[in-house]
Amino acid sequence: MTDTLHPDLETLGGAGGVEQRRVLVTDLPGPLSQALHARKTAAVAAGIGTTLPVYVTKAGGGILVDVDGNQLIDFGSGIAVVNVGNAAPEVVSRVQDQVAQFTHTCFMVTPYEGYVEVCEALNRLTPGDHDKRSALFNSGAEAVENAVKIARRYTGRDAVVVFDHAYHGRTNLTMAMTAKNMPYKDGFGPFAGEVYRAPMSYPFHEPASIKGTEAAMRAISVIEKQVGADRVACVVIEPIQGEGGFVVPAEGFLPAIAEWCTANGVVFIADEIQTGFARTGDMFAVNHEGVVPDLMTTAKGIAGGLPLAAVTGRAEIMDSVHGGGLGGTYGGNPVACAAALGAIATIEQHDLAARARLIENIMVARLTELQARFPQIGEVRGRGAMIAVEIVKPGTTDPDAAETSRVSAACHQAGLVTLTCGTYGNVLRFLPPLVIGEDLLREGLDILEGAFAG
Ligand code: PLZ
Repeated sequence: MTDTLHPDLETLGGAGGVEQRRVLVTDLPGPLSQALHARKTAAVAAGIGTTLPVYVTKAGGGILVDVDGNQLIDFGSGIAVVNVGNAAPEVVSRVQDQVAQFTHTCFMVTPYEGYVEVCEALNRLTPGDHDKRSALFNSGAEAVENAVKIARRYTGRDAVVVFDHAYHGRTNLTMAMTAKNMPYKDGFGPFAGEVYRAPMSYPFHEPASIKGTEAAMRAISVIEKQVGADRVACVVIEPIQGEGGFVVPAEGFLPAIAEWCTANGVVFIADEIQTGFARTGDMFAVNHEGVVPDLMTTAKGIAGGLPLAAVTGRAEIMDSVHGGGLGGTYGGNPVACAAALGAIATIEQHDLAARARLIENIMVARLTELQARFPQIGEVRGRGAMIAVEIVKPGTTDPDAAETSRVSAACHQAGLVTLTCGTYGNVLRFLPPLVIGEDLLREGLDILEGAFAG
């Protein structure tokens, strides 16, 4: 069969010796995880949350192994990070080679080839055949901060436009850019100024008659009336919103916003931190509608689990910053760069974007069947291996966060790692590693069905 996922992970580089099988030897969390969790509570700041307190010792392919010997199916990928799988062989070998050579010099002091190579790869992989430059950082939030700095420097303008339900990070500027108060912002203000929020296109929560271009006009009108086009440095948008609820804007929304930006000298920044690196069935989510951003922020999937982030974009915008104006001690650390080169090679060599599309086919077909049986499933949406169900009070579009938590907890009990998201906490999201075998994918969906049946 050519239209199903190949179950043999060895053809995808292997799973680091982790047997691709769900195994439950204790209730979850098991006794050893519970003991570690007691230590966590005593040692780690309470503000650092835990979705599922099973403590991991090994992971690969679609499986996480815990301290008690349980093996869980991974539908989270560490929040869309290990697209190539955990400890992917090509990442491991390049990291091992690099870490034995040197671990840090600071690229701003004495540079090294790996950083340059990652920037060359980003300039090649991101959409548009114009001249591009990249700069590397440590986290997604840091990349977003730097993209805004660059856009402000280039335009000489201050205002930053973001959208309802947006998530861009937890630093001071990116908290201001993130929409949801709890848990991200509550009590952490005052926030950075000159950040303005425009209405998003969220098809499930608006009349079907509102087209993408109309939703864009609605947003543009808010920007023009409340901010003023010539004051706007940049518009920052996730092509598919992540933490905000896997919100896929109506067709035409993104291109119309991008066109308006071009017409008004506004830098259009796509935040592809969650959607990037084959996750949505294409290298980047903007490709789906042929949108070419001026700048793009990436992180997560870029380096197979090592901390790395980037801003990539038009050379004239990127190079408008004075020498020494960008940087940071660790940005583009050599070990993280080696990991990125391994992850990118894996994605390209094994065409993981195609696998993301196969995952979409299997998931959407099955979830649509479940939707017909379980009236609390209001919508099935997403793209590639970034798929979600929005949970509602049956017969309405009213969010049901309690039911979402119940279903997610039932999945966890059965050894399936699922995540929730959404402004109203009522979206169950699925982000399996792109190398997951078809058997594990289907088993995960069986568990989900059992959880809905309650
Ligand atoms: N932009 C689109 O998805 C990170 C956040 C998890 P960092 N999303 C996961 C949490 O609760 O902290 C994210 C994102 C988008 C920016 C970021 C920020 O990336 O690497 O977490 O800083």
